[in-house]
Amino acid sequence: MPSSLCGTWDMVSNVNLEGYMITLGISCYLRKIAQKLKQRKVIEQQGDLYIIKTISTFRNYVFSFKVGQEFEEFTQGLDNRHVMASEICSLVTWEGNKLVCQQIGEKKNRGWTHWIEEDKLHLELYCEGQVCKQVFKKNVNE
Ligand code: 1AG
Repeated sequence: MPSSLCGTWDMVSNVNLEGYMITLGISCYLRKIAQKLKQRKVIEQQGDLYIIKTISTFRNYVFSFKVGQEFEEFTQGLDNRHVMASEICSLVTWEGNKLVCQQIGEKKNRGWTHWIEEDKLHLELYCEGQVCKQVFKKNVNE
């Protein structure tokens, strides 16, 4: 069983969010706001249901899924696109210790990967060749 992603995690680094947002067509105005945010991830697990909350002072983005089960995602408040987790099914999966999501939709080669390394929560957000790399440290007070 991979180490748990659950908990409250505060951002410590955020590399190339700009490139990722440009590929998603986010306006210059929103990119400037988004760059300044210290994001927090709150990851909860209820049985086999995962709930991932990205929290900030500007907007929150919350969605949930079951690993190995097809779901449709609407990236409301981000780039407002509809994406599928898979073409057929089962593409939010564990690959070794990495929780991997492929977001099939208008944008090619889009998805994200979460994993734990040295007590930190890592996230790579990728889209059309751009990779945004974020690292979060556990907030033990929450
Ligand atoms: C995600 O996390 C993305 C979470 O799916 C947000 C990360 C970066 C922001 C991405 C695009 C920016 C779009 C518009 C800018 C406007 C508002 C920014 C608000 C940012 C905080 C919500 C993957 C995984 C599961 O953790 O969620």
